[in-house]
Amino acid sequence: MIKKIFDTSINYMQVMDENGNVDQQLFPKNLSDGQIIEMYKYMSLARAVDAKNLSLQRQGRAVTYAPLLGEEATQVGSAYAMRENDMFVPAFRQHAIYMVRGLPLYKLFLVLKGYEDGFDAVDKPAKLNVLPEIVPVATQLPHAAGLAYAKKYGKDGSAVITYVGDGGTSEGDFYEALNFAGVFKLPLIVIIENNGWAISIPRKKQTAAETLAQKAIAAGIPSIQVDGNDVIGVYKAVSDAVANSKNGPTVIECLTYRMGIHTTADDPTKYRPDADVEAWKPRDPILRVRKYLEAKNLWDQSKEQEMSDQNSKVIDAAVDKAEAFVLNPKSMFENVYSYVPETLKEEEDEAEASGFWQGGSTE
Ligand SMILES: Cc1ncc(C[n+]2csc(CCOP(=O)(O)OP(=O)(O)O)c2C)c(N)n1
Ligand SMILES: [Mg+2]
Repeated sequence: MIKKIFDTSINYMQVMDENGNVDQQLFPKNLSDGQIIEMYKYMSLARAVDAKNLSLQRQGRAVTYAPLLGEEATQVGSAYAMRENDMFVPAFRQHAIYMVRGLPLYKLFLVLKGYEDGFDAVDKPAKLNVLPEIVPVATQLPHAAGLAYAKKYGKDGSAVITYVGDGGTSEGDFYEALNFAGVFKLPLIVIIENNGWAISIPRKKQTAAETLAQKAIAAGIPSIQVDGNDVIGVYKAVSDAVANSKNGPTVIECLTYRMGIHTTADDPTKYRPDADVEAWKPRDPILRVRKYLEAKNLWDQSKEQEMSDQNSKVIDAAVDKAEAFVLNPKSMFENVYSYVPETLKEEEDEAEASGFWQGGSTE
């Protein structure tokens, strides 16, 4: 005898299409015009900050950088759905979320220069509830699951929202975190920022699975695939997951596209045809919101110009402030261990004796 004992499927959701038309049934009722304009502004600011940091890196004024170009809706839509006491646990590309969480822009530029001082208490709103970006792929996920366990234990009703790339979902850490979150029904939301590439490996060569969302099924976790270039769709998927987080985890695959380089150490022209990138241009996450706002007479060219001028001004001021920052090189020895081990102390003493950080240079 053979009988089907388990069956499932994955839903795909889009609320706003490429032309700015919305699905009225799915459109979140609590979202005002003002909030949509705010999300539009955050996405535009994120794109401008991204371009600026890339240019700084090319001039030797910033370190290796993973641009977010094209992924603005996935980041801003999800960040916008977080509540103040929810915890944000990034991978290494989610810079826009810090902006929505309220990290001052000059602090973000410090972080992007590799200075942990970007996260110190100065000028920082009391409770950002953010973790630093982390480069080892997928290692943030067990951390996030552990934090979600603590949240559940603390019973304050808040959740942990964490991010992983499409490539990261092939890592053991991804499955281990999901398994743990499923068993303990943790308030964990895993956002798969599927940008189509893991450096030079295209999505289709990473896994034979039809969707990445279905990877949650084995862990007993509900999941959905959403148009990651639709800021409203992402906002809705994450809001729904946040509202349900007291019952357990959710996995959300956001289908977006990496429009630029993997990092400043990468040259995608070596492995990716330009036509692939061109095909994604009409699906731009910012353009469709502009079309929506213009159709409702909420936006026009003069408002666009005003916003763009304002963005340039605040970005330039933030870069000036970040570049005027005098680094305390001793900070590299701080916050590594709860106590200072003998070997680290020796290194610190040696560094101090050799005077290698004289001059307070920030480079
Ligand atoms: C454990 C580990 N293996 C390999 C790398 C090198 N590496 C850095 S980013 C990356 C690809 C990540 O792709 P994806 O998860 O899709 O994230 P994306 O870069 O597209 O945002 C790899 C292999 C690393 N940083 N950590
Ligand atoms: Mg990727």
